[in-house]
Amino acid sequence: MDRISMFTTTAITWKERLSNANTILLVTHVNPDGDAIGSLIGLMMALPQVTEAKIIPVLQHPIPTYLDWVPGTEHSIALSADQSWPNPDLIIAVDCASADRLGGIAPHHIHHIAHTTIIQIDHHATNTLFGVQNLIVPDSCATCEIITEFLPYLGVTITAGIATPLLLGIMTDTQSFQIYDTTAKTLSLGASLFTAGADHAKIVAKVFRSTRLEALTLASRVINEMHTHGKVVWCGVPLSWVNELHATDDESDEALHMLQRIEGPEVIMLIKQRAQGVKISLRSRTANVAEVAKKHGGGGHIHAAGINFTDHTIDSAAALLLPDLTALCTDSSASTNHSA
Ligand SMILES: [Mn+2]
Repeated sequence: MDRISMFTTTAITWKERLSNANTILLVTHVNPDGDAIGSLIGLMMALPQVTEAKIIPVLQHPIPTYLDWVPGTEHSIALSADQSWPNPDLIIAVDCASADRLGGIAPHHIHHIAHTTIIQIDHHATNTLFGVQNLIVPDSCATCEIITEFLPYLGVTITAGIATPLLLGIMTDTQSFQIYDTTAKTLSLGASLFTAGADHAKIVAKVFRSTRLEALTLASRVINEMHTHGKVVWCGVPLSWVNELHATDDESDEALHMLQRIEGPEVIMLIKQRAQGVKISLRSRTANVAEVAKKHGGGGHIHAAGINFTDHTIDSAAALLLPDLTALCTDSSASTNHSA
């Protein structure tokens, strides 16, 4: 089905579901990033134009500091075990590849999800299609890009309040229109958000031109302990470093962004130690890292994917993944060495 018919057909059933709903829960993935929060807040701002339903935006708290300024996030809640389930008749999931990655909902409430109608919008190629209706566009660079294109089909006029979070999501997922899935469409949709009054200056100031010294100090320590394994470069982030340097978990992504700029390596891996297990981030300009992520229970996009392991250390996760990652590289003759 071409894009126009897909959006047209989806909009018809969405309109019906939205006008019949009394309470709508908006949800997204755990550890929400700019695209997750932008999609959720953008829809929260847009839906009152097409439904009278009560809208409840759910986000895992605390919201990362580089995103907590986004107008509208102050209305978001996390559904903890001591709160009662708000009994939504519709759940809209955004930017979330599978139901087990939904964030901000205590395990105590999770069983309700299976008994509620879910519709979703996402751009992850690994989406498990867990909704009754799934608007999945894997060649979109961001879920916010899909929403920007889709809203007019619902009859929504994009106001400045809707445009800012949507531009935020497009800019964070493309690292300011730099990532390889940025297309002419991405740029023209971005331009339409500018025209609608998106606060580009604020996004740039808060997300791209402001880093805490603690984050840079952590990044320099992480990069100093870089390992090269053939065309794979990887770094570990022990939790003790994050704590010692008073940095936050998401601030180690600063190191990932720096590593991606090195010329030569084909695959970049960052392994963050978590309270339980590790979180793996994989990046590549050329190789399909989603394949490896999927094989090990993770997911994501061709050039950017991730895996969570609850039972691995940094070293054991590296040992497990390096053979598969080096096999992805054009020159897979892996000579292991360590460089500082
Ligand atoms: Mn995304």
